Amino acid sequence: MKDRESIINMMCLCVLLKEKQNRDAGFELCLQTININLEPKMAWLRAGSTVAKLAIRRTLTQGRSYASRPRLLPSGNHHFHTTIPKQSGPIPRSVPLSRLSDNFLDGTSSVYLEEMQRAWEADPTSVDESWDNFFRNFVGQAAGMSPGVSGQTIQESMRLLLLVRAYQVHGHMKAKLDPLNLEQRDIPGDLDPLFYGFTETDLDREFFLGVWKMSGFLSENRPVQTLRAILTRLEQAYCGSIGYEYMHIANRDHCNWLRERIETPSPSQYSSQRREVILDRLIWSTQFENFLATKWTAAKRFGLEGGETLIPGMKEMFDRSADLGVENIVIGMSHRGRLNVLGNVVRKPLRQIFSEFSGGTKPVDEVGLYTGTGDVKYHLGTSYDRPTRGGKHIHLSLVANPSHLEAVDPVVIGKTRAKQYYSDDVNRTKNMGILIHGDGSFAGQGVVYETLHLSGLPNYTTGGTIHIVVNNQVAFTTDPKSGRSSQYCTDVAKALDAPIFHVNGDDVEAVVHACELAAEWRQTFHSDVVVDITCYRRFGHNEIDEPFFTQPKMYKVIRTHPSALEIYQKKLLETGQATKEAIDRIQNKVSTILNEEFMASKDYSPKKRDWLSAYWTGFKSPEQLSRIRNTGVQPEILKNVGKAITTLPGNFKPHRAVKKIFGDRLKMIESGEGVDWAVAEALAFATLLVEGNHVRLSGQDVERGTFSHRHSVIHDQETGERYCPLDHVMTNQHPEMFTVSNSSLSEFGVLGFELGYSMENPNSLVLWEAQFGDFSNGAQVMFDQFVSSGEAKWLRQTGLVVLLPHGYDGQGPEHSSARLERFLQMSDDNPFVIPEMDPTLRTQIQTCNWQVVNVTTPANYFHVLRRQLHRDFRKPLIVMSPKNLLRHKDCKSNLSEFDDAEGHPGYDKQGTRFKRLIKDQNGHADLEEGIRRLVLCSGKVYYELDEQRKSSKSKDVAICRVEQLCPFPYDLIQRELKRYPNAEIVWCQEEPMNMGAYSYIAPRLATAMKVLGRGTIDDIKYSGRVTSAATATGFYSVHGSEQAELVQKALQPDPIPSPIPSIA
Ligand SMILES: Cc1ncc(C[n+]2csc(CCOP(=O)(O)OP(=O)(O)O)c2C)c(N)n1
Ligand SMILES: [Mg+2]
Repeated sequence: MKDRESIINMMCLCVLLKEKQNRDAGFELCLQTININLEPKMAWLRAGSTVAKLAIRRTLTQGRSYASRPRLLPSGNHHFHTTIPKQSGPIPRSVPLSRLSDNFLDGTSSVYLEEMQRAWEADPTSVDESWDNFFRNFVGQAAGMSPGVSGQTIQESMRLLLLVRAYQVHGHMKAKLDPLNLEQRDIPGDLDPLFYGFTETDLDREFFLGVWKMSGFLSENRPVQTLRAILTRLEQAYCGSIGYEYMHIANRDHCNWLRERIETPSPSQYSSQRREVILDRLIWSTQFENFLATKWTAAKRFGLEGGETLIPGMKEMFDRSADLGVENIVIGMSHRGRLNVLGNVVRKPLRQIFSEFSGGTKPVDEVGLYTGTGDVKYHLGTSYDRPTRGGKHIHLSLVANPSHLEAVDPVVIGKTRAKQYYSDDVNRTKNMGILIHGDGSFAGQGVVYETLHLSGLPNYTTGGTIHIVVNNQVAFTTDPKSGRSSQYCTDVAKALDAPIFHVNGDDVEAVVHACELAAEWRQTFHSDVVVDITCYRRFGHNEIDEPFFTQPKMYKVIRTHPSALEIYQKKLLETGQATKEAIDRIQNKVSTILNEEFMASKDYSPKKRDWLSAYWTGFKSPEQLSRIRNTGVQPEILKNVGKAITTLPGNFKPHRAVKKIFGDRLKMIESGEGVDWAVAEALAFATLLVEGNHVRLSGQDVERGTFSHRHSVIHDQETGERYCPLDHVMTNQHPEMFTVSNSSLSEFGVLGFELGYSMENPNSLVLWEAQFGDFSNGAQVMFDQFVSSGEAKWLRQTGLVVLLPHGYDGQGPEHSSARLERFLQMSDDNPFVIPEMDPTLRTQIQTCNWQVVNVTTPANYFHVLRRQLHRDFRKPLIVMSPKNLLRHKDCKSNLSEFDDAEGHPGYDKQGTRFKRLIKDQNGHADLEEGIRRLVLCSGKVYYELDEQRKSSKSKDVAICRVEQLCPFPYDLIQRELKRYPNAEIVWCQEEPMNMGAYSYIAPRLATAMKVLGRGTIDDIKYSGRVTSAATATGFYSVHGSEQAELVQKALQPDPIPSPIPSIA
């Protein structure tokens, strides 16, 4: 007994300390109180007994509340200290074990209690509400009204509180979550009433449990209950088909909100009407899979069998969300059950799904309709309007996704955020993201964590995502014990204050209830919530996979396990809640419709392309020609916006250096000369804004700029206030119309977010900038699976801009290369075929998957950004952005290169626009026979080559900059080849030979040369670093000599040998 007492003592203290951290003031009061009586030998207060009352009265002093006169208490009595923040009570303190020897009636506590009681008796309002409740319910009732309570000791009361608390914290460990009943979990000892000293004989005694400002069981408004009743309800509430995890949430109101819904006086029941809807939905879900299985026996569909209750759960979640104001839901999910969700939740026409299954929807005969390369059926996205149970409509979009599990998560969230911006959903209650995960991938994929961590960031939050885990307790062939270290696959979500509802997937009503609760949580607290449906996978990973190879025991159980539908039907029949006829009626209806849809699928042909949502009307597919537009801007507009972005408010006190930068910027605008990179970028943003576009730039430290060059947000050095000049380009500009935001330190997640954001509306320039280009490979899946190939696979366009600082300036292997070669390798333009190059049309750029540029002048950067929106199609743009050119003395442009004034530099027959190639700047004529070498290069090495040419006074070398590497500017390259008919052709790059643009350029340049009779690939000379495993040397001096060597070689007087050795 004594041992147990001391364990309890320890436990009380631990919980107490934990509770302090949780700022749960009300409970702290209770727990501190608990600590009073933990000495086994102490006297017991029988609160309702005459003795106790006499004892209290004997020492009562005049009635003033404790809070107002703490000094009356003996100094040793810390136990009644409260943490109630709004009262004038002292600051909470934990109590050392050594002091936990106070007897409740030894003249300290009892004095206090008597004092309190007297005050209460004189005027119940003079004491704190909690004490009022205490005396009313406890002392008052015990005095005569409710004799059952009279036996309750304070210690019992406290222990009971601990027991309730244990259920709140650990009840989920005892919940019946596993439909297969295979999971072996140790039930925590603190869920056993014996642990607290309660025995059989206590079961029918009544106890009072109320605690100030708590909900559920611990609500002060709860009447007294027998221990048996309390235990029964605790078991029902916490250990049934739903296991609630929420006690990690710091916010007490949030916990109370949940307690109110979990610890209801009696278990909630669905009406017969609701039960019929649930049954109907479960029948649809189940029959859908069965139907596919019988019609396409050998097809992979990653069926939902074993987790069919997901569908009624999701539908309920959507209905409830719609009732609570949600109008748009963006859904992301992987393979498992995707077709079922498409057909039954999103309501993609079943005939279309069936037709796709038969492989018959590619509209080959339709002219001008781009089909792309397509994707497997369980990756395709779609969107539909769906009627809800409450008579509303909700728009659902399922985002297309690759096989890469969870990669779609941030894309969904970004798209949701964009929807919120465009619909002015400031409270974020109209547009919501839903992510459906697998148990293996939720625990294993890091992007889940990256996405979760965007949830509370001001420029990334969407007001809460609902996560549903289809937890079939296996990942392909891998058991959870090999797949994660945490107890639950959802533990990662505990890093946020997200509640997690684990639910037995065989109990459809529990699944529906958990989903409903999640929807209510999201609309109430605007934060993430997780529903973890513990189910099983009836077949193998896909339908043709053999699960018995690896999970024989599990599958032996599964083989004879009834489906969730069978279980539900049986329950409804047994309880008389449904008749066999009613069930058969639904079954027959569903099966008739499925068969009708199957028949209709045979002649199904899609009516319209479903790839252009409302905002994209009028945009062209890669097969529809669009014309080139100018990107120059009227000089007056440039001046006006230029002033707006370089002027700071009079009373603003920027950092001295920033003040100078802004002064210099203003001079650039006023003089029209020396415009640098940062100003060019700001001008591009500002002019796009005044044209009505939304501009959003995000990434690590983008506000100031990694290289301290952008300063798009400046900070008052005295007040710390922020000012963003681009927020003030127009009067009454929407605060988010220009958004620049430092992101969390994530590449995969944040790039995915921006990609999703960019897909919502074409009239937006969405940019993601890597800190250094190297780090973009942390987001490689996004580039490979989405940015480079999304349009071809899923017919979705994006004009996303990716800025990747790139350039060899001696900073070592990890800060030099953005891995240009990878982006070029992913480009889909044919290296051996010169496409239609009509200079007025966009043919080449429209058919290529993206553009990769390495721009060398501020004006050209300005135009390439503006070009993104001044066209009637969208393509991703990958920019190798500069580092040392940001401040390079020669890397400047005049404002006249930005405008569209006739006769100004850059203005040609078609106006001012982005230059895909910058010809030599020495005023060469159309034919220059005396030039012995044409050096083609890209990026900042141009300035070093030009410098070297100047210092070596080489007049017979021409240097051209290939500003747009992909798609390759065949027309302009050929123009230059013709201009220099006798020149040796050199490709110069800073990167090692196996990196950079060389392997992309060489075959294309050779193709261009071949047509003009200028030789073959052997005739392309190479000046650059030799092949290397690392991107760059770590030694600055080696860098310097390598750089000097490649520049000198490009300009050397002697011919350069071919890099391709001739075979003797
Ligand atoms: C990033 C990634 N790695 C590996 C795979 C291969 N893969 C496909 S499904 C799967 C198992 C997924 O398990 P889980 O998340 O539990 O989903 P389930 O299939 O069980 O529904 C794996 C490993 C993948 N698709 N994506
Ligand atoms: Mg799984």
